[in-house]
Amino acid sequence: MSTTWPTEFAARYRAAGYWRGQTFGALLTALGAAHAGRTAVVGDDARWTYAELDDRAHRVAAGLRDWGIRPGDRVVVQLPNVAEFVAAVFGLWRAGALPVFALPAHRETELRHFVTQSGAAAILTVGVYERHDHAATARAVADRVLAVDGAEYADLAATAPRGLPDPDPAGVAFLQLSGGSTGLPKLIPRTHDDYLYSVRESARICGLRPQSVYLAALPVAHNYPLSSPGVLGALHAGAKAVLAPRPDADTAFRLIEAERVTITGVVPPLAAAWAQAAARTRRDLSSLETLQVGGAKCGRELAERIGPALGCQLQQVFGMAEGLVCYTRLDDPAALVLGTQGRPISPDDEIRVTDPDDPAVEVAPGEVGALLTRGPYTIRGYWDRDAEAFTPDGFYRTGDLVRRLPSGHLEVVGRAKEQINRGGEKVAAAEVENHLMAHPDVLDAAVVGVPDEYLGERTCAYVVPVAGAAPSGADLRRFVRRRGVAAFTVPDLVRVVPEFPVTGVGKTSKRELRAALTAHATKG
Ligand code: OOB
Repeated sequence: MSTTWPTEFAARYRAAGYWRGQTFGALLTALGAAHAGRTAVVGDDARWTYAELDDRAHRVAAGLRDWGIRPGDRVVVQLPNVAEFVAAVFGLWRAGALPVFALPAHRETELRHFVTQSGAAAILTVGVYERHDHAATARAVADRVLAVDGAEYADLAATAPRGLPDPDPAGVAFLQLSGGSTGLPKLIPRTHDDYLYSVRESARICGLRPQSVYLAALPVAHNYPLSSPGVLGALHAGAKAVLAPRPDADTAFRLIEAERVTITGVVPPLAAAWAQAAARTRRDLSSLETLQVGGAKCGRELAERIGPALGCQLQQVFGMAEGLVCYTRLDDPAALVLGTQGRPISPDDEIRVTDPDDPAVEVAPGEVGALLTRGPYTIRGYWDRDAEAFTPDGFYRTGDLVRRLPSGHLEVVGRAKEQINRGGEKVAAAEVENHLMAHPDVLDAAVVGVPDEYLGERTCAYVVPVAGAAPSGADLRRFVRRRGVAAFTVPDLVRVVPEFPVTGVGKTSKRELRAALTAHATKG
């Protein structure tokens, strides 16, 4: 289904020791033996040792097979931050199935897209969580649904473990979701070999050791808390992974104190909220060594506040589910930690910074250009194909505008692609526009990002009504919400205008719309 690395690249990545021929199931077996009695995962009401996690994942794998899941089957996993996420995902891996990582915020429209695009055999989810009945939504979309808090799953997880054939480590292990630049998220095929390399190196770069404690504050299915270094990096190091049910400062600080958390990762708006809350908390945060900030640009001013406010070190993370992840290193000078988004994991991450108007031309060192990348853990194609995102020689067009420093560190200065980064949640302008256009009173819609103090950006939808109609912003927001989409897909602001500014060739000029917004904002 998906494009893979050319043979000569695969051979090179193996020879360099990046791809080691180990599956995630085999990794857990090794960890279960090496760290048997140590705590692996702490969730809401679970606290499992490595041996327990290993045993549970074996049982879940056998149970899933008996339930009818075959090797190669895709299974959409929509779980909040509960311990069962870890057992279920390792269980799926051992059963040879491919998890498709949905986020808890996704609703019917997104789930249906994932099921259809991946040809999923089932959905693994929860019942009611945070006031939403996930199992009911899943049943509207797929015939086979398992809720991890239900009786059927409890039986399945009690199945006697048995040996199952290990899947191909070079094969696709799971499908991750793209930030969604051109519509609904695209599916990203990651292999055991490539992902394990990024996890292993991330754990090393972030200084993880068996005594480390990683807190997953963000939704754990996302690439960042999953693998950068995330829960998988923590397990790889024999450390403890703690899953926070919510990312707010109260919840996180309680867990940092109780579990002696040493490292966690957040998006910039959360970092700002935590920094503020830290000033008046009575919680003991002294165990915290590193706060990672990533997913969206962390401005200089915020970067400077983090260390002093939380009494820890800042690490910037610039990554993408398609592969490439950059980190500021723990021993980098302050100027780089505060002013850049880090440098790539691998010496074999190839970086091209090109003229935004002419991708064939690389800009001079230090100039801003569009970032293209190719390497041992960056995909060569989407599962659901989209050749446009890749150059003929296999570079992924990230859509990000960056400046590269002589040290190799990248400074992210903006985005070339039409995506609004709502506090790390990527909202595709095209997707919101499509929903609005479905309204009978809407002639045209254009969605742009508007600067927001808390989220970094919020969505603003400009709407041109059909002649004679006068829909209100509240009507349109309600309309989009009722289409069963993630809350972040509902536009934050709606402006009804008689017409759009257009570019030379007659395309809606989002640049002018943004300018109009800025002018509006400064006028107050
Ligand atoms: C992470 O992954 P995605 O796939 O949700 O989003 C990727 C996009 C990047 O192309 C970039 O536009 C933006 O998110 N981004 C940043 C950033 N980190 C991500 N923009 C500016 N500064 C940063 N530090 O968001 C992701 C995946 C793995 C690790 C960390 C983040």
